Amino acid sequence: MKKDISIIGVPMDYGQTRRGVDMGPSAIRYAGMNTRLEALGYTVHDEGDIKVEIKERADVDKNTNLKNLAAVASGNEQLAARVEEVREQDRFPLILGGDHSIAIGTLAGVAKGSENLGVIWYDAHGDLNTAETSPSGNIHGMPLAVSLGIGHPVLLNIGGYTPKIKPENLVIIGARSLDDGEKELIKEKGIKVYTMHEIDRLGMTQVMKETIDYLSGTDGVHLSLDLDGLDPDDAPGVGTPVKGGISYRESHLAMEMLAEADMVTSAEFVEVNPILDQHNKTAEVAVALMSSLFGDKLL
Ligand code: HAR
Ligand code: MN
Ligand code: MN
Ligand code: MN
Repeated sequence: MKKDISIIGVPMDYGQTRRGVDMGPSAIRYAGMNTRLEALGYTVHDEGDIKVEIKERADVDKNTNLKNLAAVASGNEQLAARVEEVREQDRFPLILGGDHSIAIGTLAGVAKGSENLGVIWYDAHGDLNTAETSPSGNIHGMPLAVSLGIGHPVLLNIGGYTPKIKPENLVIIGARSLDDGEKELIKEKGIKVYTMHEIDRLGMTQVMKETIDYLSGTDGVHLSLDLDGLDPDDAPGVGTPVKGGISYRESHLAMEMLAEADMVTSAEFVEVNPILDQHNKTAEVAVALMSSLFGDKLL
């Protein structure tokens, strides 16, 4: 792992309709992120937050079937440019959300110039919708499809190129709420998915062994961790909780195994909504998981 970490906060809440997720970056910082990472020997450069434009909140647009396309796109364009700078400085980009639509900008920045970036998508959802398959028009349900090159041209062109990643370099972990169109896309593209069924059946140790093995030929791995991948009992402060999720302990194990494999080259922690949370518990979980990801060995 690189010894210099650059933090970028993205107070984005236009990818969905529950207010408060824009305060996620503050909540995560407040939970003691910098101190935890510095205690592990890292130099932490907090670059502050992207300026997300305040725009009028629109309902689904009749022509595009998307909500707030302009606001999501402009925040992500800025993010892509900032992440690219961090990468050029040879630092580890650590992005704080914000709703999951920000993965479009993060991936645009981290995947630039990389033919085979690996991605771990830790999430209850697939985020593989398009405007056509989306039940909501919420762009936070679409960033993975967009990154694979499927979606509205304005979103595809963020960062100036498309696609950002290849389906064979992607692993989804924790899925338990997939829309019909997402299931079709998974089959069509042959995407590797560990649903909660496989996690229960194989155990997290095996799931992570296979994931690490599957991604071993990639040029670095981006971890996109949606806190709703965890069970809502452990991470209640999210906008779209889904019961029957990954436990706190399984998640720690997953992060520890990634640390051991030393393959993660960028990460984002998204969907923390402090307004829906209990005493900042979900932000604290995010920080605890970061600590494991960055090599805290407990002993
Ligand atoms: N699949 C649903 C949709 O597209 C719900 C997406 C939910 N949200 C997230 N993303 N938090 O992981 O609207
Ligand atoms: Mn998500
Ligand atoms: Mn999700
Ligand atoms: Mn969510």
